Amino acid sequence: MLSDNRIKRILGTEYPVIQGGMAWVADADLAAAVSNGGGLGIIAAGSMPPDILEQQIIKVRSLTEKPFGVNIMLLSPTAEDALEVVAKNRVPLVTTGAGSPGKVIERLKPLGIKVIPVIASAAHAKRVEKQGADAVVAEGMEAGGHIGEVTTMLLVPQVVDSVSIPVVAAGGVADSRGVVAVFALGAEGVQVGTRFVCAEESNAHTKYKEAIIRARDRSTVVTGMSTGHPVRCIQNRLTREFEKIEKEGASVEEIEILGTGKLRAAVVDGDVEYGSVMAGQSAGLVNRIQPARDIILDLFGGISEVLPVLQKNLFN
Ligand code: TUI
Repeated sequence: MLSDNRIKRILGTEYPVIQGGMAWVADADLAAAVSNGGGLGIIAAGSMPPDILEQQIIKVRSLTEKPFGVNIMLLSPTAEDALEVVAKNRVPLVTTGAGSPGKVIERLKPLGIKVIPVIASAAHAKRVEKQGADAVVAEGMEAGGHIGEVTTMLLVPQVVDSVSIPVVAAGGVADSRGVVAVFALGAEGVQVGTRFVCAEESNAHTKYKEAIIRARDRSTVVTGMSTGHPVRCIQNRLTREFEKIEKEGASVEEIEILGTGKLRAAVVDGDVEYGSVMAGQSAGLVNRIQPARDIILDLFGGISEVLPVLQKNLFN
């Protein structure tokens, strides 16, 4: 039995794990499976129109009585609509990504809705703590999708030193060794994305899951550096084309046009050659499709096998 900590108390879960808010992947089915498995399932508002988001919230409530959350991607043109849907439906918890969540906190805190922003720097962590965030997810550049510049190994301890609210680590955590490592850095919880894409209950296309399972340590690349919105994906024909046009000095607009619709193409249509197969470097550690509950049990049940390794390597 895992001891109590601040993140478990905030989430109201059996295990201190949040599922990543992955656009097109994180729907009510995956969120319910993660929540029923003892973690905090998340519906990614991503680019969902408000009526679809509301349907997904109603659906998750029909599939689980456990707490769940919604991720609001602040770069999305639908972010303001998502905020209103979340407020109206009194979702228990919101995570935010890719921007400054001041307005989200201001709107949701008075309703008793918890807000946990995903941040990629210590300065941003301090800012959201002042704004009233309940906790932060410190996401290192090992993560998939839109990322910051600092590794999890160095971001987590510096965020822990910078704030008093509890810290959840994300980016590169896909097994119990990763959980122990980030708890050693001071984290009180983990956010896991890539491994949950390969959950049995995930509706991501089988080809997307297989691409993650095939991936090795160097299979992901970061594109879009020149746009100020770097994105980590599994290398394919699309990432090579991004690299080519960025080298040729393409404008931000041209680069963004190339990316339009490509995440949907990969997740929904299974176009893993010319779609955007967003995944973290932890794809190299993911090697099977299994129920969300089994992923959570492996993340935390496996800790008892990691501790003797620590004991042996550090103290013998
Ligand atoms: O948001 C994510 N990951 C994402 S969003 C996404 S959808 C997308 N598609 C195409 C292009 C761009 C995005 C795919 N993956 N993770 C959370 C995250 N937030 N990572 C980094 C940040 C972040 C970065 C800068 C948060 C705040 C920030 O600065 C805000 C400020 O005001 O300083």
